Amino acid sequence: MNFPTKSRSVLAALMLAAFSGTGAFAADTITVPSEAAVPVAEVPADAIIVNIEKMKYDQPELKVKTGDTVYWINKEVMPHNVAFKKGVVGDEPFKGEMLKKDQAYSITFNEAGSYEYHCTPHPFMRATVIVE
Ligand SMILES: [Cu+2]
Repeated sequence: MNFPTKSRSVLAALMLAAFSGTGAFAADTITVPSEAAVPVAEVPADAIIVNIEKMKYDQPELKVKTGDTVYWINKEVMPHNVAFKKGVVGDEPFKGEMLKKDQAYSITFNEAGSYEYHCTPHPFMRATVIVE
């Protein structure tokens, strides 16, 4: 996999976020509506959800459609996040905000593909979003 155009836009987005201190992450492959974790009450009723509990993502292989937004909800006291290794959503690795209990984090997938993710402090926690 090689996507030089995307890598530039990912880098540009990261730099923009770093300099502005506000803007949500934006790249060709994914869009992050909010960099900060949000309360579970803000998750839409019809959302596509991956619950995190007992040191696991409850959907090891989640299939969604291009443009869908996936919400991760941490159900336990142990903090968890969603992170992508270098090369998955762009040339740079991506690390989502840590979620406390009953906090959520969402990612919109803009391109078809297979996106393996993990939890930064618990690298054995892994799952995949397949975007069709
Ligand atoms: Cu974790």
